[in-house]
Amino acid sequence: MASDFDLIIAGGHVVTPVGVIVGDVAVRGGQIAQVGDLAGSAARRIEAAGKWILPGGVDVHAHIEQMSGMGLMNADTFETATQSAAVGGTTSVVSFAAQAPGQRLRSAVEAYSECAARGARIDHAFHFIVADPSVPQLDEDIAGLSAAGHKSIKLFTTYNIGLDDAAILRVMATAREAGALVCVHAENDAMLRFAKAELLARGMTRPLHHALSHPRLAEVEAVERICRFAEFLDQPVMLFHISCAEALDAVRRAKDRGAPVWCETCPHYLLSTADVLDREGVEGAKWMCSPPQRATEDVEALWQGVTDGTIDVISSDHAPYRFDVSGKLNAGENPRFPEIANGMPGLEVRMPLMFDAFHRRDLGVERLVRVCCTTPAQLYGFETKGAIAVGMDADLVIWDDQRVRTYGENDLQDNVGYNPWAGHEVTGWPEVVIQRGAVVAEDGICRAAPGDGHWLPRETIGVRPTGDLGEMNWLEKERPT
Ligand code: DUC
Ligand code: ZN
Ligand code: ZN
Repeated sequence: MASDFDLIIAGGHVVTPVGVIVGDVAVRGGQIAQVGDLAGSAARRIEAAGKWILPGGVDVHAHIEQMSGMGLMNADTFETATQSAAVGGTTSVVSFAAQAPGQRLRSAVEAYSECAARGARIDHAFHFIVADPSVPQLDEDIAGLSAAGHKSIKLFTTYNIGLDDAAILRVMATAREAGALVCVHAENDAMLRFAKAELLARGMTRPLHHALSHPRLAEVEAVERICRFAEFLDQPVMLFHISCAEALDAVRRAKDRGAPVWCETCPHYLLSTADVLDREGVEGAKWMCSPPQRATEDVEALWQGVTDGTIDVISSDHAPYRFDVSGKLNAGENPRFPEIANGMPGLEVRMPLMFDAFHRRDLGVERLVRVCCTTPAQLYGFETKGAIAVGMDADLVIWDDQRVRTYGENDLQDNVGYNPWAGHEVTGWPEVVIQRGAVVAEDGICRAAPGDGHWLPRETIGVRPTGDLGEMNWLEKERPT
């Protein structure tokens, strides 16, 4: 006789959008069919008494199979990155489709889509990076990609792929027409260049000096400017990887003004300071990322932002480079900081680090789910992801909140070869990870095959301009009364 359900996860603490319930989750056809105290048979039953059932993690900022600004390929393929994500409790990931100089955006997205379709073990989507706004088909491709379901765009204010203000405004206006969210890496380019030149002139070339080469005011200035651009054009903007107190304040003030802005931070800004860059020799290179880790006061300010809701999303900013000639040591054994690729692995550790940290800080598992699963899914338009409710995809993670683990030197399943969190102890572990009803990881072993992940097209993003849709209202606002 056929069973009522494909799977029942029985008797766990289920974190739903309306609170935690002790009960069952039933899955049929890859979707959540019922939540509560269930009768009925199932082809498979997992007993979860005493365990926590959370939605699969939604990580909306990861660099996978992407060429860095320095011309270095990431250490991870879609196969390795998504294996790592799955065992760490993440079932949806958004990475980047990076435009090469002169390349049509459409062809960049096609190329990355092919790689992901072959390799991704979990569900995925792309932010397309506009790095060369001079291509003739810029507006056409933004509109076309957005209509086809690619509804988020990434811009930089700095590096060799940074756009000037005029180009940023133009892309934001086009994105508004297209209904796409614009995500920005916001640091002031001139201040970064100036700081770097001053440091190099003084012979300050160690990984620790990388932190000084990204002055906090460079982040503050660019974040404030981008918030004003969002306000000016009434275009939704996501400020990526906020790292310091004043930049967070700039977002808070913009939100208070009603500007359509949202922001993200990452575990490495919430759990570490620039001290990690000051290790023996060039060891600090393993922790080098941009913006850099800041000070203890910033860590506390960011946690306050998580607590008061200023921070909407916690993403990994997974940017994998090996500690060898293929990555961090590409310029030799003793590189100067500008020669070291920026980024840390994070896909696999984001959820366990945050599960542990939210518990230690008594912030509650519901808030954890909000910033690591539900809000990222909603903002970016993944309507069937990020929450345990009837009709949603059955992306579910069974957590053992008693299991204690101390990370080791090289125990991650990405292709990076080191774990920046070695020695860090976490309590709480994702024991069983389920995607669309199928087990994709169990006790640290990935069960999903390359290609099992689905591309996630988006109909609409979860945020709207606050003014009239389809009509920039800055002219109205400027009109004298
Ligand atoms: N910073 C980014 O913005 N992206 C990738 C890596 C990094 O450190
Ligand atoms: Zn960035
Ligand atoms: Zn990034």
